[in-house]
Amino acid sequence: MSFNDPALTLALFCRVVDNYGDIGICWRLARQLQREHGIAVTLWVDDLPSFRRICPAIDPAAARQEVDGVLVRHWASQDGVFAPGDIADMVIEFFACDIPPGYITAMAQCEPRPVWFNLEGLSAEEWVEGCHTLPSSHPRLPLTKHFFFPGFTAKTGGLMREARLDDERRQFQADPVTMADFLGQFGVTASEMASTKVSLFCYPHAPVAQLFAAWQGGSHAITCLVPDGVAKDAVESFLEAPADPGAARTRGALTVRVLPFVAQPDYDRLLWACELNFVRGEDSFVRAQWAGRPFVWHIYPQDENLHHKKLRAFLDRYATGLDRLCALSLCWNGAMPGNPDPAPLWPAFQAALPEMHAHADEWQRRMLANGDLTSNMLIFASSLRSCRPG
Ligand code: TRH
Repeated sequence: MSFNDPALTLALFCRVVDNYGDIGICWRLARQLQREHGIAVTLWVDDLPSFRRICPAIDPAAARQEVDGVLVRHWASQDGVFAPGDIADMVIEFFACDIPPGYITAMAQCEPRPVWFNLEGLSAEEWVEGCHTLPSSHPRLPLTKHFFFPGFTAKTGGLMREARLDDERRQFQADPVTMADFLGQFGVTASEMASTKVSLFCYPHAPVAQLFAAWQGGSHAITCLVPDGVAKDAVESFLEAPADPGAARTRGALTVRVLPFVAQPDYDRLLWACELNFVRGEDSFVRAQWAGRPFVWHIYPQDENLHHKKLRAFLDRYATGLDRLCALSLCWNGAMPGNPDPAPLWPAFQAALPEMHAHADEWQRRMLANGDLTSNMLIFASSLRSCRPG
């Protein structure tokens, strides 16, 4: 059986550790496997309310439901009992999420055994190339799991990207009426449309209030579009009102407008419609790269500032020669010693936006050459299946 066979079945296990990135990545992967490769996908997820935030069609009380052609099952416990007939041809655990022991036992009883991947998190660090596709034998059972790493080079799995994404984005960005209609549904006015539009998605510790102060006192009109629940303290203090969706206020050159948390495809459109995007975690960070617009990344914080190393590894790959972007990114992430305030960095950053825009296009061309993560994973799965008996 090839891994592009429409009869192929695949189980994807997702544990929501925090926020929306875990389910965001798995949901995107599940849909792409089903839509573009015709695979019958079962997505096991332990947190349906979080899922619902990025996909309003999800019923948080349903043990099983079909959404967009994907069978979604609530992964409520580790105690499930499984027979070989329940096991998919290909099994993906996201981020070493410990799939149910009963499922693993049944995997070992299948003939042929399923292809089993651990899909890892994204990092620009060099060691990733050495670990990508490494096998790991099960300590007791006749099973091998392979590590699959997303990444920024041809020696990694690449980045997740849907086949039609680039065409859809280009069409959207070439059509000012569609863009205005899209943002108009959130209350964005004609004058806000004409200003520099910035989307803001970050963790609560980002120095948002300082950046607001710089934007407010600047000479260029800026509209900052903030999804519901993001940077709540700074937004409420700017608005002097609750940060409910629809709330907006203009002070000086800055308008802050609160948007509802939108479904995943609309979040892409938001990124496409803005001249600058502040993104975070993993999935919005990748989507900002596919948006072809300048972005600033707020990296997910880790103990002992491990994330600063990861941030620098990315900037080394992405931002060589873009000093303004490096400076603001380090500052935004608290990685710049002695300079916690991003405000003084803003004017030079803003002046460099056209250069960063051109660079975003060039980067995208380079990333396209690595193929897309989903197809790369299926090609690797086929190679494993073809070199084993049965
Ligand atoms: O939400 P995040 O911070 O998620 C994660 C998790 O915390 C995870 O545990 C950690 O491993 C990872 O970061 C690094 O950020 P991320 O990855 O950008 O995911 C956000 C998802 O939410 C993404 O799929 C886009 C989606 N989204 C919407 O669908 N609508 C919205 O309005 C917004 C703002 C985001």
